[in-house]
Amino acid sequence: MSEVKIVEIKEDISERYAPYAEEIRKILKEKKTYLLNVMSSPGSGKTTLIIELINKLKKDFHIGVLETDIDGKEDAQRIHDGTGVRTIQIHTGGACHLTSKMSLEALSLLDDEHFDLIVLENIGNLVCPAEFDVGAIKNLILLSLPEGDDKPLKYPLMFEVANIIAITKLDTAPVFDFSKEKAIQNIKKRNEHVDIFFTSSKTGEGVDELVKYLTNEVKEFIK
Ligand SMILES: Nc1nc2c(ncn2[C@@H]2O[C@H](COP(=O)(O)OP(=O)(O)OP(=O)(O)O)[C@@H](O)[C@H]2O)c(=O)[nH]1
Ligand SMILES: [Mg+2]
Ligand SMILES: [Zn+2]
Repeated sequence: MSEVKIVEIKEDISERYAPYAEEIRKILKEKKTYLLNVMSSPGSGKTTLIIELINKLKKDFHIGVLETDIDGKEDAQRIHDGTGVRTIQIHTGGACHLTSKMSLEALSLLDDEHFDLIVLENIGNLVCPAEFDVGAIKNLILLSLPEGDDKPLKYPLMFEVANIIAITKLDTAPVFDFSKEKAIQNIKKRNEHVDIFFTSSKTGEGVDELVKYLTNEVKEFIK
């Protein structure tokens, strides 16, 4: 009997939007605005960490936030109320990712003011947002302890496009079988050069280290 054949037929949809990403980075460079794209699974702690980070970064930088969701304005409201910084809620019309065309349009909504740092919270999704270059200067990817240390093996692209990784919800370690060493090993299989931080937004552990790192990043970019 003949073997079952597996054929991959893929449309490279990211190609369609690739030109906008470079255009965005060119504009950001000219304007001296650092765009940080935050991506991860739903519920892994993006909004909570963004609030913690902004509250520590806002004394040094003028910050704006683009919050993207399919619907609702819960996260934008939380960020606005929790930090006081200007926050715009973007709805993607059902799309589970943001394209660079969409991020170019979203960024234009903050055009009337100069920002040192714009934080973009991408749609909670560990798969397709990774396929779309939104023109960010760096991608911050979260992996929360409850998700498991194997995720970099199963969702490779997200960890490949990461520049910075925050392993979040460190305070939940006693109730989950998450090995920090395995997580690091699995991440390094995908991406040797990424900078890894361990954080808990509940206890504040590790957040200052990430704040320090981002402070240096943004200062260097806008000088
Ligand atoms: N124990 C613990 N819980 C956390 C931590 N960070 C976030 N959470 C909780 O995790 C849940 C989801 O957090 P969010 O910050 O809303 O997660 P998110 O990634 O923004 O979620 P989406 O925007 O829906 O993708 C909330 O109940 C938070 O209180 C943490 O460090 N420790
Ligand atoms: Mg959120
Ligand atoms: Zn999608």
